[in-house]
Amino acid sequence: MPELEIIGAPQSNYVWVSRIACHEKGVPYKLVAVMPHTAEVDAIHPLGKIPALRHGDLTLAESRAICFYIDHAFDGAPLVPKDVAAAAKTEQWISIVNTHFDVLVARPYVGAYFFPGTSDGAPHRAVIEGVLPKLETQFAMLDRAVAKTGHLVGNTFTLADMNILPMLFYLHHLPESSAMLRRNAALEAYYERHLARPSVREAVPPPFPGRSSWTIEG
Ligand SMILES: N[C@@H](CCC(=O)N[C@@H](CS)C(=O)NCC(=O)O)C(=O)O
Repeated sequence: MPELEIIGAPQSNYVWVSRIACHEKGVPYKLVAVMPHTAEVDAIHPLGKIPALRHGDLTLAESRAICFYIDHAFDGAPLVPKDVAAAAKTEQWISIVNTHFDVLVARPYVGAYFFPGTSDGAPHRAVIEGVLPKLETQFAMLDRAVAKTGHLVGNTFTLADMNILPMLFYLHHLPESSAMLRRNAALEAYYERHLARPSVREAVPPPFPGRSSWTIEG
């Protein structure tokens, strides 16, 4: 069988999700650590985004499609439950997290620290302050969601959990969001518990080039 390639820089949360999926299924893969909009990526993703996947003649873009393929093309415990209601709940949480939490809240906030676009390179305070109320609301939503079972769906570790852990990792290392995480005890316990999972730990990315750590103090 040809080697499966996950294409994209390891710091991307969605590259990390795809790697967790491989680890969970026991699928060997090669990481091709390239940035968005490079030739390898542009050849596969129509918008030049990472991750992309190559497996023999098959190429794929978008983490959800990549994880679908990893889940269905290989043996191993399912990433999405077989039970249809639990599968639908898994999709629900992936959708909420990707279309609301990541795009509207986590991504601008994390970007305001690591890619601020300010003249002196300092964190973009206006963006940060603008996002914090929404982050508060969405942390509370997630705290309620995991309070009962310690998972987003039922009692098992599903793709919904894999999908959000990298985002929580970045938020855990930034000042306001780490304090907020501490105030949401169920979410913090969820984060600490699942970050220790080998599939998650094995792909913790190195800090961005030029940085020695992920942590930014307040
Ligand atoms: N919906 C896509 C999102 C991928 C995405 O936003 N990737 C980021 C890195 S985490 C990227 O390539 N950014 C570059 C850009 O947007 O131009 C997925 O799930 O794979």
